[in-house]
Amino acid sequence: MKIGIVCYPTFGGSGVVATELGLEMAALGHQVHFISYSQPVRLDIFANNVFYHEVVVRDYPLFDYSPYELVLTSKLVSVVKNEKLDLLHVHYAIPHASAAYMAKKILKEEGIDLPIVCTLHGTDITLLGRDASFEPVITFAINKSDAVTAVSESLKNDTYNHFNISRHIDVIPNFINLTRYEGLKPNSIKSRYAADGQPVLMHVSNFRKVKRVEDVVKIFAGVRAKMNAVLLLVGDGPERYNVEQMCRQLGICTDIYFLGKTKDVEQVLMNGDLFLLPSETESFGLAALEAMAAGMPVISSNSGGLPEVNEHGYSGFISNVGNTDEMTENALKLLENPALMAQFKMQAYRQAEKFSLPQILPHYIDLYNKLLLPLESSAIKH
Ligand code: GMT
Repeated sequence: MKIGIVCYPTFGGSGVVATELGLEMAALGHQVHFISYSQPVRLDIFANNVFYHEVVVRDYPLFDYSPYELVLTSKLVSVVKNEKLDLLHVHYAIPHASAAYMAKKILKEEGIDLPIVCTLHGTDITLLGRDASFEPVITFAINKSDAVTAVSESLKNDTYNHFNISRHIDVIPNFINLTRYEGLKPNSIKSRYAADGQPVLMHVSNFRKVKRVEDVVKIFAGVRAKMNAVLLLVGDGPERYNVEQMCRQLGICTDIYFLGKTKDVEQVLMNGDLFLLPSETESFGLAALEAMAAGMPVISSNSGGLPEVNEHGYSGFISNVGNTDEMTENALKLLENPALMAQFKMQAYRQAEKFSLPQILPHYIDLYNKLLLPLESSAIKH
């Protein structure tokens, strides 16, 4: 197969999932073309069968706003034609699925039939979807894609509830490449920030409001009142300043470390004991899955797709959004009981195995094959 993958290049989970999916398909011998406005952070452009096409948007003095979607559409048309792609897999409904639809129509005029798979990752549905100005485009882009997948049952239900969707949506959960964690052990990161035996709590996010990083600090403050522990905050984003202020006000700055963004998240995670993800909502919560793959139990909210990922009482505990008292109690339950903590660490890894690449990848391959089969016998396939 020759597959085009359109994704956001940033540290967010959607870019990670899109990149890992493409790299695995390439490793299986398929030709994979990544199309994005900047090189995705996890992308190894020197891997066999991997190609990268950058969407370059120039500023024109005439326009107040750069026409990104049009430039993307033109790029898609050009890459599909020149590289003879069989299908496009776009991650996020807007603007990727809407640009892909327009590219599909342009290509159709030239006798080229291009199936489009759209994967919904969450923010397009749960946040942007509630903005009425985007709603008609999102609804259209979803209804017109040839196949649509959502990363959790919860996101699928949200999509049907918020939009007028007249088509089937497949749930294909996010996955984790466990080989990236093989052989990794705690390293100097742990000894740099924590004394011997001192528990390390961790949170990884893009510090958007939806992540409720202030709740992370509240939970840690509750734990810190009972025991000597440190909190490592990984990532960066708009809420960082507020969070720093809060640490100062609570007088616990010396035990909280802001590590910033890292490309080596697996190695950093190996140094943690307990992961905190009290988000307002998560369509899936890839950060929680990555933490479990590193053998960390997760204290999370029960919002969106999180209960599908973090099994209450097995891989960690879930609570209502904002119930930081209960989250603190659950954290202490594990931190104060080494035997229970050891059991939960093992169970967290077992839970991650349920989402391992070999479990999930075949679902995408089946979907691609289903879309390509009818075209194989058709004259319009190029
Ligand atoms: O959560 C973010 O801010 C980033 C966003 C993204 O675009 O990557 O994450 C969304 O997609 C991830 C991958 O499918 C999911 O694991 C996250 O739960 C989802 N974020 C939200 O729903 C808020």
